[in-house]
Formats: sequence, C-alpha cells, structure tokens
Amino acid sequence: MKKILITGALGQIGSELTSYMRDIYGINNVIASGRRTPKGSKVVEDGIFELINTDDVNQIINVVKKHKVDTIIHLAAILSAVGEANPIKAWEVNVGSLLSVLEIARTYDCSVFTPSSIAVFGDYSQKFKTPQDEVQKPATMYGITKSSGELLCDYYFKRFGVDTRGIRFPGLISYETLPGGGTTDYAVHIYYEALKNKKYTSFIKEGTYMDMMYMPDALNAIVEVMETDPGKLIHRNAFNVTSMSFAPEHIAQEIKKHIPEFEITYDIDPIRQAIAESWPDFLDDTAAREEWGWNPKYDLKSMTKDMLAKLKEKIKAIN
Ligand code: AKB
Repeated sequence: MKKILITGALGQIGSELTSYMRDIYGINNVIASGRRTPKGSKVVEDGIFELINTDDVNQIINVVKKHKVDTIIHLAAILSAVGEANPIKAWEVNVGSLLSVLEIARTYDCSVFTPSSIAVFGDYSQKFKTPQDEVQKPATMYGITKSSGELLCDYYFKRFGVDTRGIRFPGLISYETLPGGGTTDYAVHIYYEALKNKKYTSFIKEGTYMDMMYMPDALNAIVEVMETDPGKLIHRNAFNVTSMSFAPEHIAQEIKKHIPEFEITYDIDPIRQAIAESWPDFLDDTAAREEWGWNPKYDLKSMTKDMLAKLKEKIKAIN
C-alpha cells in the first residue's frame, strides 16, 4: 500500500483509520475522502482530503487518477438499522458504490479493502462458534448488501485478479466518532450515558449476545490483513473476526466496577432486537488467526477501562 484512498473517512471507522494510516504510511500517502468538510475535523485538516460522493463514479476516478492511488479502503456504507428504514438506499449505497470501486480498481490496478459484517449471517447460520465458511441467508437488507459485497469482491479477484480483501466486523466500540445507525450501537452509547447520567436504557434485551471489538484492534486488523503476503491467504472476502461476545448486562456489570451507581434499564426496540437475534452470538475466527495472525489485544475489561478514561478526557475537553 503506497497511495491509499479512504472513502467514508468521516465515519466511525474512517475518522480513526485515517490518522492511524497517516502515521504508518505518511501524511502525503493517505487521501481521506467524504461528502462534507466539517470545520475542526482532523480528517479534513491534518492531511489530504478530497470531497467524494461515492454515488458518482467520476468523482472517485478523478481522485484515483489525481493521486495515483494503488489501494482503496472503501468504508462508505449504510449500517443495519438505517438500512432497514431505507432498504433501497442501503442497496444503492452499499452495493452500488462497491461495484464502482471494484471496476475502478480493475481499470487502474488498485487493491481493495471493504468491511463486511457479522450481519452476513442469519437464522440458518450456526449461532455459537459460527464457522468461517457457513450458510449466510441474512435477514436484513444490510446483511444482504454485505453478503453480496463479499461475493462481488471474490468475483473480481477470481475473474479479474483484483486484490480484494475483507473482514466481517462485529460491533465496533470507539470514543472518537459515534456509529451511524447500527444494531450494536448500544454498546457505544452506554459508555457516554454512564459518564453523563450514570444510567442507560438499552434498546437491546438482556441476554442478547453479540460479537464486539474495540476500535484499536479493528484498525490493526485492517492494516494486518492488507499487508499479509497474498500467498498465505486461503480466504479473502471476508474473514470472521471477534474480540469478545457479551450481552447488555455484562457491559453494565463492567461499567459498575468503575461507576458503582450506574444502572441499566430496558426499553426494547423490536426492529433492532430482531436484527440482533438473527446474528451470531459468537464467531469462530480461527481462519483469521491462522492466515494473517489476527490476535486482538482488548477484552471487555480492558476496553471498558480505556473507553471510560478516554471519554472522560473528551467530555472534559469539550466543557
Ligand atoms: C451494525 O450494527 O449495523 C454494525 C455491524 C455489526 O455491522 N455495527
């Protein structure tokens, strides 16, 4: 990876991946892009930033040509809950823009990383220790777009030799930028509310397990999978990865160790609850461990400690 274009760089993953990659690959070798230029954004102000609406293929082509891009990290996407509210838009954004990126990669000889999700799995998939190569049949439009995206990426690799790689991310927890409309978002909001109000009302039911990951492990995973010698990869699109699996009451118990007054209550959102129940409880990520050395650093305990400390500093700096 010498010249990297990141689409959706203002989102939850992009805003942290941009700084992480600028540190590794150099400020002039990472081109962040998004649909707006928010004032005070480090992504926009600390390096190269280009305005790209990924619905417009020519805007992507112009930036790839202008900067002689050799790697596209395609993050622009609509998440699960927003996808259920507007399924057609989710298909257009998630599949349409990926197809444009793959065609550009074929034409201009670029590698492509795009995140997949635990959402590719559905009611017919094994729930516990969900295997790498498992029946998918997702129940949501978001899952359908991610499953189709995996097939498209594999197709472009096999048919045209485009170096495509992907990861099935679980819920990502981070303090820099809020996630935009996913089912696992409760596991981010709970930390903000714990610090602000010492209580949180979860839209996900007690006892609902989902895989999760702290953002530093996710950033490292993207770089690791992209830097792996292609000869070592049996799979490509996309790898199961997980760091931890928990239900809302477990994260609440961990927060209580730092904030003893903290209380969790429940007001279930039937749409997001149904999505969560269709997803795995816990993935088997052996293939990622064996093929490219996936080895997460954070568990629920260390993540909670770090998340609360970082958020406290952030809230203090704002006030
Ligand atoms: C979502 O909840 O939609 C995402 C995901 C698991 O892909 N965080």
